[in-house]
Amino acid sequence: MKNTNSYRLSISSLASACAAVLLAACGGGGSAESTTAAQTTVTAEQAQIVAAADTSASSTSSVTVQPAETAAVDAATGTQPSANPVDAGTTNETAPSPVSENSPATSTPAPAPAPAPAPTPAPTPAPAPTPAPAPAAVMPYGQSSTAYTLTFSEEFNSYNTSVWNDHIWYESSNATKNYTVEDGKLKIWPQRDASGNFFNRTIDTDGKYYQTYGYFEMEAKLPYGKGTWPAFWLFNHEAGAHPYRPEIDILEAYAGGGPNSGWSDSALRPTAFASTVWPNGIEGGPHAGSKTFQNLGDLSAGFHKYAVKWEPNKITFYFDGKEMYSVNASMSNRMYMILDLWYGSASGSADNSTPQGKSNSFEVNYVRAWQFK
Ligand SMILES: [Ca+2]
Repeated sequence: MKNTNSYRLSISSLASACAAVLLAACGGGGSAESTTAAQTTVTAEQAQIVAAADTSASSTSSVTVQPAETAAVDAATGTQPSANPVDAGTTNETAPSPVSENSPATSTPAPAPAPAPAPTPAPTPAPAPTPAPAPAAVMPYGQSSTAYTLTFSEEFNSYNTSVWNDHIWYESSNATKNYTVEDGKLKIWPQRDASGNFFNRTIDTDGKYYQTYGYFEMEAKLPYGKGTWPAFWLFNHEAGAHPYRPEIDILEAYAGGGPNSGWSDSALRPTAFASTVWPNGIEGGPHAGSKTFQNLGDLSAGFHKYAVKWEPNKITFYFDGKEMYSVNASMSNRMYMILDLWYGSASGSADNSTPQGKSNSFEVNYVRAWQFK
């Protein structure tokens, strides 16, 4: 983030969280909803399908678990994001009933056998149905289906405080709650607090989830208006490293810039975003590369996928699966993920023209991460 904040605090140590624990935590909301026997059984059946499908790949336990959890959520809610190809892949509408009708768990004597039905002529065999495709593992949009292992999946079916903080470490959490999770999305919106000021809201995995290298993807819709500065970035501020705080800015948008700035249209709708690589951090600068992508249409009008592939010596940015820009840089520190709505910089200051409220949210449908196989 191209801000000029002076970092006031440091954290002496941050617990590292293992992927397995996080996956269990992430899936908790969905699993808890699977309360009926039928739903539980279907989920188990789908889990077996997923497990069987995954045995051909050198998958880890986390890969096997994740699609099953996704299926559990879908089974419980009966809904799935329309723009989510993964969910579609894990839904099997033709799955056979798993109920075993011949094995009631009771001690009741077996009833007398029913008379054998009269034989009926064998019907002409119907053409063999096309086998249902194996449930697709959750993969980065537009990337090879065999190159990645899913390590983190936040679909925002609930707000999970074991995964997310609601403020960055050097700020306190503003008591005015300008974010929520609903309709399967995280929403952060511009709003004045009790003192009448717009304020930063940062949702991040600091202390709760870190990753080094891999692929990170967010699907989101941006807010508009003067001052708005939504972002999706990776960051490291390990204790003692200051000012060495590497960061990868996947998305930064400045809708308040206006048409002459190239950031937005005359209605201050965002039409551009920037990606930047800071191998030594902003204060440790300089950046290794930065690029602005313009004339993308109104990015507040619909959902798009913003992603980065972070390799040991190269960082590549993607927009809706299309490669946009790459930077040769070596960054080996683990990083946590940040989703935020701040104000200022090239977007100017939020004012009375800035639309407030939930209807002008930075809406995030999901955030996922993968590691290279
Ligand atoms: Ca979602």
